[in-house]
Amino acid sequence: MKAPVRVAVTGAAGNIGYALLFRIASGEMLGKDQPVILQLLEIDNEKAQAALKGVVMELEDCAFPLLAGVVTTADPLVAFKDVDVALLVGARPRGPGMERKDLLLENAKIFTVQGKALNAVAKRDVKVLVVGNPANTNAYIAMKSAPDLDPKNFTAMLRLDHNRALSQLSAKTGKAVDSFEKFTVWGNHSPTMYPDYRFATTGGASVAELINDQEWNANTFIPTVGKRGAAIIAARGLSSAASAANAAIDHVHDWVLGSNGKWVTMGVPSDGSYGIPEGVVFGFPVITENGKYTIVKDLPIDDFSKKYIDITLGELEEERAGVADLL
Ligand code: NAX
Repeated sequence: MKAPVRVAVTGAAGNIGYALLFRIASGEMLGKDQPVILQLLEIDNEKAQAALKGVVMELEDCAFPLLAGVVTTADPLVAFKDVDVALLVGARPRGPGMERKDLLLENAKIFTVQGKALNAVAKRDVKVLVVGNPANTNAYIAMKSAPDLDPKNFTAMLRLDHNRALSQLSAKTGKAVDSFEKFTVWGNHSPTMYPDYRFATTGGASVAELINDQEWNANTFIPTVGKRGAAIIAARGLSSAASAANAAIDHVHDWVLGSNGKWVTMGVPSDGSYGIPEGVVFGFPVITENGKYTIVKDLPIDDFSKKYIDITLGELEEERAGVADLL
């Protein structure tokens, strides 16, 4: 039996947490032979801590053979102690009348504290995935607050956008959703993201040639993927939870266990590729192997794509400027 891996989940009593914890404990994220210890963080509030206790009771009632322990806490220093993987899901939601700038600042406080705590007590090779919005900028703040950890340990979730786009491409072409290769989403996890199928293939054939409809790309595909989160809120009255949890599982699974040569999308600190300033946490095509990701390099960026990439980068630069004083 392998030694247990410690996985921290913040916002563990929330909607995504409820869709996520059971799948981690059943081995879907790290493998069916990998025991896990869950270290669950919630806010220091009676209702949230009580809800968290209820979730833990349900975890116990599943009798998962791979669940080697559960810790619950309101203290990030306890939650992140010796963790191998940290899923930062909890964040401050936008309240009524709250400006975007206020939302950014409220979350900046949370992710500064959590970044510092990771810096102090997490394993040195901890893999951090930020799900809580604004995910890219929150990941950037956590990374900047953890100077002793490799910036490469910090990532943001664009996998939900990636998966949403694959499903749209499958519906358009009639090809199986897992037949697509070399697809990516560039930029921010926000409606400005740029889903890009110019390089994508299905069964070896070019997806762009198969679709051959730039009007559909610009006026249907890109906006449908970009506004999918809002469409789900409008339909369900709640934001995506099961699909977000699924994407988090996919992201960490591939980061730890490898993508077998396939491109996946991760929000990662830029190394300067594609003219994206170093450090900006940006959605890139990556290939993962042996617990590391590598940005796919030297793809041609045409004028159409540059326009979209500039817009999503501009938004991220604005967010970064909005929190600069805190870092
Ligand atoms: P919920 O409001 O259901 O749950 C969030 C939980 O986090 C709550 O239980 C809250 O008490 C807790 N929390 C808040 N601040 C915390 C802190 N400082 N430490 C620990 N816990 C804290 O939201 P849920 O639907 O689970 O969504 C969580 C986050 O994911 C939101 O920010 C949401 O916007 C974001 N999303 C990100 C997505 C992505 O693709 N990156 C997609 C789905 C989702 O919209």
